[in-house]
Amino acid sequence: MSNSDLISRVRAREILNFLGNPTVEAEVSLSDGSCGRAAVPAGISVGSSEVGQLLDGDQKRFAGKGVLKAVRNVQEVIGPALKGMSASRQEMIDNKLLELDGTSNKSRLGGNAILAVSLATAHAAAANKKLPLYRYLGGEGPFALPVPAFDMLEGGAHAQNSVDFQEYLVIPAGVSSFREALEAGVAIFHALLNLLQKKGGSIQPTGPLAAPLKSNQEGVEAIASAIETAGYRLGKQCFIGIDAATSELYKDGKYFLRCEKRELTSSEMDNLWSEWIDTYPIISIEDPMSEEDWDGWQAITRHIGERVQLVGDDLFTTNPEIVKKGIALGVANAVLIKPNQIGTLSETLETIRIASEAGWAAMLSTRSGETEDATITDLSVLSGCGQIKTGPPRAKSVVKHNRLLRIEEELGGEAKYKGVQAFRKLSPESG
Ligand code: 2PG
Ligand code: MG
Repeated sequence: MSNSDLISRVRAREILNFLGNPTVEAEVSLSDGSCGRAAVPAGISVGSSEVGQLLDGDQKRFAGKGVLKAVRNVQEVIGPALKGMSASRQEMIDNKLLELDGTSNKSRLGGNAILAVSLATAHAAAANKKLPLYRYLGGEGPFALPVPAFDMLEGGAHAQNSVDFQEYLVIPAGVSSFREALEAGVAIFHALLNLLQKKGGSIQPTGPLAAPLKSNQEGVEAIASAIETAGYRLGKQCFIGIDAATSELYKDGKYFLRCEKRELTSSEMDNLWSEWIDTYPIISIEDPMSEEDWDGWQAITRHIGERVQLVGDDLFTTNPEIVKKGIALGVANAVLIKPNQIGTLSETLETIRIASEAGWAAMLSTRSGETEDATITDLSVLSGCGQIKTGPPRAKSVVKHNRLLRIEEELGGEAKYKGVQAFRKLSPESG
């Protein structure tokens, strides 16, 4: 056993995310001089079971969104406690972080303080072993390049004066490499920009477009037409995904579709999805039902779960225990993975493992308020994943895309593009 991987110093600082809000960045240094760094993203639409992000609440700084308390927790509480521990013992480090915090939702030290250190430790350990993060975590593999799901058109809590569903995604599962998928994403975004600008649409600060359309279905039509205008075969090379984020639309047992001025019961919502998958090549629907509507979730999984991927985001919040409950109750058939919903790397990996053992897909995802940290890209090439959701291939999202291009080049023939096999319902192997 070498002593070269002992934690010698843990630092943190307040940096800005791409929305101009403060967030925590941590650096973990080891006895051999290796160093790892990680930063924490932030969501706009947040599931109610997500771990707490500790914000200062001091209205004189960043309208209360400063993170100096979380930074202090890293420097004064976490750092001294981790000093001398082996960075390669990720689970032991993460357990120590849970113990230091002592709450069930990481609210004392802050999920932001805890995740920054958890991820920075893994980066430091990978540097110590002179391995890229995906190889440090995934050993000999197998690895696969993920299918990108590009969020092109936004509504709901993400955009005012637009459609009700939060994200309309383009999924190039039928092209033959990640690089080609990225090229498709660029061409389709330009086609969509052109189309939606004529309808009063514009680019959002988060990257995707928003447009004051008359119905939610017009959004799917726009995506379908942009795919074809860009020269891609709809339903063969490029498919459609939706993140409906319906927890944001759910009140008093009903789903409110503001742009169509109508409200739906749970079973009417279910019927809407079944009509949509009959009409369009939609292969993934995220949060088709509210996190409060487990009965609705169970019904829709029974109804259309054999034909389409149903992803739980607000429903599961990357929490291994809630995913286990979903599997036991036959609710959903895939999970969205956002490390900052749960707060440590070990718990994130456990959720991916549980999902994949149940035959579920795990889709890594960026958040609305991203940083240049690209840890999720390395997680997306581990076995059991195969999908990554980002914004369109421009602005902040290219940080993740460029990292995946480098991984694609590094792995060469060792890793294939997961393509249609990432989607059970499309995979020829699934029968
Ligand atoms: C989502 C995400 C990411 P947010 O709901 O899937 O697109 O949004 O980061 O606002 O939670
Ligand atoms: Mg979501």
